[in-house]
Amino acid sequence: MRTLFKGGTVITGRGPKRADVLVEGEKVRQVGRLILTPADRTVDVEGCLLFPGFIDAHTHFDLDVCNTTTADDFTTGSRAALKGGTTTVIDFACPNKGESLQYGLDLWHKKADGRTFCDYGFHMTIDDWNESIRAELPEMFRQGVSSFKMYMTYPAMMVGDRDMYWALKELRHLGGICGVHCENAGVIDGMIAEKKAAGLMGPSSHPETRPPYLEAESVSRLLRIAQAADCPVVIVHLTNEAALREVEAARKRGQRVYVETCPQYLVLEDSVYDDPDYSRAARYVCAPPIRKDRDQQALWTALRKGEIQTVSTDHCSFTLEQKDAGRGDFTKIPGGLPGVENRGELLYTYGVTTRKISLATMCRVLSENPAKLYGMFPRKGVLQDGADADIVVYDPQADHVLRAEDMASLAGYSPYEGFAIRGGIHQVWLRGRLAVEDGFVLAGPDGKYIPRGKCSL
Ligand code: DUC
Ligand code: ZN
Repeated sequence: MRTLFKGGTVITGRGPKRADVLVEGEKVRQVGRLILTPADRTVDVEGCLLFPGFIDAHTHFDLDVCNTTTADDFTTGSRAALKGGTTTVIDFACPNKGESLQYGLDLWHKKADGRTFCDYGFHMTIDDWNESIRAELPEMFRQGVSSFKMYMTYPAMMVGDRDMYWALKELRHLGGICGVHCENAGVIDGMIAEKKAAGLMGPSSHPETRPPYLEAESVSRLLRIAQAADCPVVIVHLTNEAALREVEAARKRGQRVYVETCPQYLVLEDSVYDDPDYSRAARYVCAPPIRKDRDQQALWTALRKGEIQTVSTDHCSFTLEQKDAGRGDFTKIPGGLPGVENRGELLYTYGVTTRKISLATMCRVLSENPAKLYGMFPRKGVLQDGADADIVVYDPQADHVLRAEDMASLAGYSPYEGFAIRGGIHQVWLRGRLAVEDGFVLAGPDGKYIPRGKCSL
């Protein structure tokens, strides 16, 4: 089956170009001006932008946290992802301390295989460090897991500085890459105890106990540990200017540091926590928290300058009923925001049309860079001969407003309620098949597991 996309503008990491795209079966066969090869069907994409399918390298589907399970599992989460132009997600397999990595990976395959609407891969969480975990790492690579995650907060998952150092040394030796959640667990605990003692247990205490400078401290400490281990690292969900300055300093020392941020840190402000209505404020509780306008602007500037390489969502959805668990104690609010279906449209609207970033940057941070960073390039992340035919057809004329009732996520609310969107996602093609049209997911689940190789960014 040959499909010809005619008359559109193809977006690459280097910029836009007028080109037709010929797809054969699941693959892109040709990208060029006025392709004349006969096709079984022609799709008129005149006036539309064609992006390589977006990659969301930070999702949490079907995750148990805070004595509850995320509202979205792989079926509903990946359906939402696909609707928003995300054709590949990388979710975090998360064995508990004491369980093997293989157990965690098998469990995540059970959660995802046969139930996922978009293609998918897994990062592996390292929340324990001992000889048997070390010995399992080569097998993870053999099974297509080339990226890992460590936490500097959350007692159930965090590893200390020594173990972080040893794990990074081993990953360097194996050619792996590790994302790290950077927050200072100890001082945060101290600040939470002070809020408790003062009886200040509402959601507005959440950002006050996780200030940006403590995230920056943790970034700085991680980067010194990475320096000692001589290992590249990814700072996941970086939120603020002070943390960016730590990254800048490490890069000046010659370290390889990659940075991810998320849409919530680019378009929301910390005043969301000031709402006296508990459920309106609690819905924004996530870690690290939403920051101030000045941090937002620093993140946009860093994206424009190429200092931030990827934008993923950290989609970790809970319903408002689940968020209710923290009434009277903000530390019990399950942390995380939905948003897997909104990333492309938010970046286009609040980044591209406001000229904060170019179309090329949007393509790099949503598609090309995550594909390279996480070992999927050039199968994913680019529209060129031989790549998977994952295509987002973006119609710049299809303006609309984001509404919770239109979301596919089961969170039941949207952090972006009422946000005006410029243009919109008209179609999403997954490996040569029309998967989404004008907001309707047409078929599935038929997402494939994508075994990944080493970083090429
Ligand atoms: N932060 C959240 O808010 N939720 C999921 C995990 C994380 O790091
Ligand atoms: Zn996360």
